[in-house]
Amino acid sequence: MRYPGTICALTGTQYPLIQGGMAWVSDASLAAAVSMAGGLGVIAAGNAPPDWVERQVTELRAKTDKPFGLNVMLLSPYVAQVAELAADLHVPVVITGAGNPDAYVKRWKAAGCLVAPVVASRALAMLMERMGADFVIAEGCEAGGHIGELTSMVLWPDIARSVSIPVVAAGGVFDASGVAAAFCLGAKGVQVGTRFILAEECTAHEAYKERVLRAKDIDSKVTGRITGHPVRVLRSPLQRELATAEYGPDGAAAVEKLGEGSLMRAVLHGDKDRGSFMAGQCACMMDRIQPAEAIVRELFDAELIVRALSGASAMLEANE
Ligand code: TUI
Repeated sequence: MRYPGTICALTGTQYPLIQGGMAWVSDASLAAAVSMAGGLGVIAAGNAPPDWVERQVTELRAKTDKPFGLNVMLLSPYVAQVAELAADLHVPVVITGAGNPDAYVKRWKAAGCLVAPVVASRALAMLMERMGADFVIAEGCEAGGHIGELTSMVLWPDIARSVSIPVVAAGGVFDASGVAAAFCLGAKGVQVGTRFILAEECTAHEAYKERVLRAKDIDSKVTGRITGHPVRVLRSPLQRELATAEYGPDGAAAVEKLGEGSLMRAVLHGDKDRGSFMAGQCACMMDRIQPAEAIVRELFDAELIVRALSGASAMLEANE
């Protein structure tokens, strides 16, 4: 084991790295590439029906026998069936997002799955530990998609000092200095999503990748705060429409209607006008498409991690 004291001992991966479960983006192609590169590749169930999820798991298992994860999105209309499927298929790691997985944890544990809920608050992290989660993924609001309120800088150390199970840091991590920062703040692993949209093996539409590549810092916006389901996306015609509609007379219903199917339109069809281009704030610092293996190698490049940390130690030496 190359990274003692990290989640590697639990997940059985070479690197303490989880690929973010991004609905429609994280399919068998991307997940297999990340798992083969030594990270934990993750298939995202999103709002997809169970037969799609089962096909993806079968396809991944045909490509590799490395460990992988399934991200179960708790707002999905198929959540109960997908949860059951995860147990039936003995998925090595079940990751949950956008809610409280209480109803399913016992079933997954009984099936031998590791359970890792994504949390955005200390309270939910503590509840998940009591419920038997193997580790938690603390996701700051720099992340793309459905988000909580707190930034990574505050959320990671707050949760790391509040629970005894390992904490994986998510939200804003895209390079080796982010990995260094995460471990400085108490994490035992990282989850990286947005950067993998730009993996060669990622099957998302060309136009989606193009949108991420040309994203500027001010292009990252949050819509849907009014409905209680805030979602971080890149600026687009649909995002502008949502930003106006949500404060209109029937904001919640308007957001629901405009948003329906919009992620699929962006990822699968590259629909620039009616698509929702979910991505983290770090999209503005991404400039190239690479094989997943190169991304994984760069994230854990020891020289780059040490260079990030030596910025801090240089400050101390100047003070001696
Ligand atoms: O789940 C995500 N990110 C997502 S899911 C998604 S698909 C979607 N599409 C349209 C609308 C909504 C979702 C796109 N991006 N990240 C994990 C995450 N979970 N971030 C924050 C949370 C979270 C928030 C509140 C987890 C639990 C929670 O608690 C609620 C409760 O019931 O206690």
